[in-house]
Amino acid sequence: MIISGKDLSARLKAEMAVEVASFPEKYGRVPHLVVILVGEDPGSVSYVKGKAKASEAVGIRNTTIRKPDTISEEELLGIIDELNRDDEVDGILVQLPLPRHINEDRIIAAIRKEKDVDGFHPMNVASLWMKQPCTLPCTPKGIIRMLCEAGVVLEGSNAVVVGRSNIVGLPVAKLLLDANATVTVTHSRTKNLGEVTHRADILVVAIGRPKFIKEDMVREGAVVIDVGVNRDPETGKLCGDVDFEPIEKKASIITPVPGGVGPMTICCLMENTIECFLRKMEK
Ligand code: L34
Repeated sequence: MIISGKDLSARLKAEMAVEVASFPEKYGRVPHLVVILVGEDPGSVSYVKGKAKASEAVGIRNTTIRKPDTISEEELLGIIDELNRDDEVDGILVQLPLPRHINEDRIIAAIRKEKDVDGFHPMNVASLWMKQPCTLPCTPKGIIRMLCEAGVVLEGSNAVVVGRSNIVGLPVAKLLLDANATVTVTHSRTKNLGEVTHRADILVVAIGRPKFIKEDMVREGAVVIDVGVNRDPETGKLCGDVDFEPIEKKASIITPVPGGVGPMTICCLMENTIECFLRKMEK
């Protein structure tokens, strides 16, 4: 079975649109998300467009600020400072990666944690690991949502995460652990990776290498979540970190690329923006 993140996110966005439509009367305005895009990376440009399009579908106000990759760190911090103080801005997202001369950690920490719709701020990360209420990072949140919607039982399962990034690997491992899965986090230095992934009931792959996971690394009946969005070097088409065609036949459930985790990331960003807005309005 293929889980369509595209269909699921369309349904969730339609539900959010109904909720957001009631906000002007209740709160005097709709939520406002500001996305900052530095440079021209084609992937980033496409994802940021997707965020604007989803905002429109949900009824969220979206401002996308585009800056050249020559922008200085100070100037970017200045923009964030202004947005932090703007009462009509509920969410601030700086699309990653940033050019090398800009310190990403410093930028992320500069966003007010109440407006951190990515859940990347150190205080949100700390809250996640301490099981305190927090804004959850969008991709891990979307992955758990897809698993739940597909009826996958997480409790007691063997979950294997491939990749240990701050954005996906580590937080999704924590969320799986909180759902009582037994979690193994693997990475580029893991020995006998194929043997470890073969033990997975649930395999989450986020390493950013096209078709890295081959058929012999996956057990019959496994649930496979493919977080990668890569260009296939042979065909030039989008492809995941998982060699889809052979593994689709073997897995019980698999997510496609495109149309899998990516749309769910954007959908959860919409949800996080609404949550940040409501937390402010209901204070
Ligand atoms: N700050 N930086 C920040 N927040 C994020 O949440 C992200 N991420 C990741 C990269 N940098 C970020 C995203 O937005 C990855 N990501 C993302 C979002 C959406 C999609 C892929 C990655 C997506 O919609 N992918 C489509 C294909 C898009 C295309 O055609 O290029 C899909 O169907 O998978």
